[in-house]
Amino acid sequence: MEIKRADFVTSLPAYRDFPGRGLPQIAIVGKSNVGKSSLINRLTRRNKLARTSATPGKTRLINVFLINEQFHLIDLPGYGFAKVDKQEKARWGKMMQDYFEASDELLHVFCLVDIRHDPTADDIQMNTFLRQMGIPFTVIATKCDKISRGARQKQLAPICRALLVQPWQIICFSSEDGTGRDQLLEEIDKVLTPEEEPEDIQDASDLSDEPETVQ
Ligand SMILES: Nc1nc2c(ncn2[C@@H]2O[C@H](COP(=O)(O)OP(=O)(O)OP(=O)(O)O)[C@@H](O)[C@H]2O)c(=O)[nH]1
Ligand SMILES: [Mg+2]
Repeated sequence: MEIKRADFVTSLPAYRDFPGRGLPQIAIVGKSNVGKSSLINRLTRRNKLARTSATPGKTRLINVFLINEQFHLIDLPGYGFAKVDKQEKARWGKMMQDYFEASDELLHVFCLVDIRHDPTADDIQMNTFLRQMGIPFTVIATKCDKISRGARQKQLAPICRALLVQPWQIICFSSEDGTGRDQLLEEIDKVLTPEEEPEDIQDASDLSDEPETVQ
């Protein structure tokens, strides 16, 4: 897919209805500072679309972006930010839970982890949560410009072990040099294109729909 248009829609302190809601959604989750907002900017080629910061905990709101007037990208607030107190953590937890429970339009989640570090307990908890909820996800290893090409495969091993995925299922990404952008766009295409039903299943359902003939 090609991104022709990207618009900021709204920032929500708690998930609720917003103008234009109803289109498919893809959400982005990950530790604070992992590069969620930077990924949105690189993906859309709009440097200032999502606010980024070297200070972790920049995005404390649910930010909604409209892409190609076709789907919503949801930038969720990062977790694991050391400096927040218990109250703030509880608020974050409720915000996320409310989002995942209410977002009927959610098709897929991009789970971001820093390629240089082992996933944290929070990353594993998020992964378990998505599996339990039956929400499909793709793991994105961010900031891959920070390590050599040769070191990347090796770095993926602990991520695979912790998040129970295979190395080829992970997209290595860099907001700095654009590595993985095309692969991510392809993934979005796949997510947005519903798989065709295999023919034999189609036939069976056709049959069962047929009204009984009266002799
Ligand atoms: N070298 C490099 N730096 C990156 C990359 N992605 C993000 N950064 C830097 O990492 C910092 C955090 O990036 P953000 O995109 O703001 O991270 P975030 O996940 O949105 O953070 P929160 O909003 O706090 O949850 C910024 O200083 C970015 O410039 C990357 O791919 N490569
Ligand atoms: Mg952010």
